Amino acid sequence: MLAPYTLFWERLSGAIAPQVMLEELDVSHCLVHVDMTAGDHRQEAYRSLNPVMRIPALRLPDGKVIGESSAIMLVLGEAHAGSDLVPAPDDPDRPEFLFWLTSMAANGYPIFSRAWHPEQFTTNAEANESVRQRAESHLAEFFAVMDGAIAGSPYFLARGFTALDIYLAMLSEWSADRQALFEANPHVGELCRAVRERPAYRKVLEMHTAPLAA
Ligand SMILES: N[C@@H](CCC(=O)N[C@@H](CS)C(=O)NCC(=O)O)C(=O)O
Repeated sequence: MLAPYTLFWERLSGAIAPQVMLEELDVSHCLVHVDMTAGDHRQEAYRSLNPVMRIPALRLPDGKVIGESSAIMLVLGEAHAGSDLVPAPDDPDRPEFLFWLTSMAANGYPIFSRAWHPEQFTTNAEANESVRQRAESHLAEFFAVMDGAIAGSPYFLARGFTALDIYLAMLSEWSADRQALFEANPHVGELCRAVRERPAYRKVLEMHTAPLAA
């Protein structure tokens, strides 16, 4: 029987958080690798599924495909509400949860895009390094805000583990110097180390960091 969900992924991409979510929820799913180095995310086959041509995307049990990592986290959490990874609409933690999840996706994620791919943000090749350096200072600001916002210990919300923790841990994987990041932001460090101890996260990270087959 076909698995109900299919996740379109690439190594060390924003597919990490949705994939961890699927593992945490223990729901059956297939993985389809989209080779971004070969530009497959811009080819018609993928574009017809996700018109914004970005990874990740998730095919839902009804056959519809959605993109955007934060939307995927919300949809999965709500479809499997018993897990408590996403506070329900009537939960008092819901507004705060939405604020921080959206902020991580809309503010944090794109700063990493600028840090890792500065050439996509300027038409002047000589400006690449300065775009990258500005992104690094924005990252420092972003993680300082996250450090101050963490209300629980070790997790983001006082209630315990949620999708926010998965998302923030994913962002930290893209840091050029995780140790320095954690020294500067001890609450972020405590949270990310705790998430890395979770079997679901470990499993996914191992897959994303495994050497490419020759
Ligand atoms: N807002 C999107 C951003 C996704 C994104 O930018 N993904 C990167 C891979 S990590 C991508 O697909 N980039 C396309 C490109 O560089 O052409 C999300 O949260 O899913």
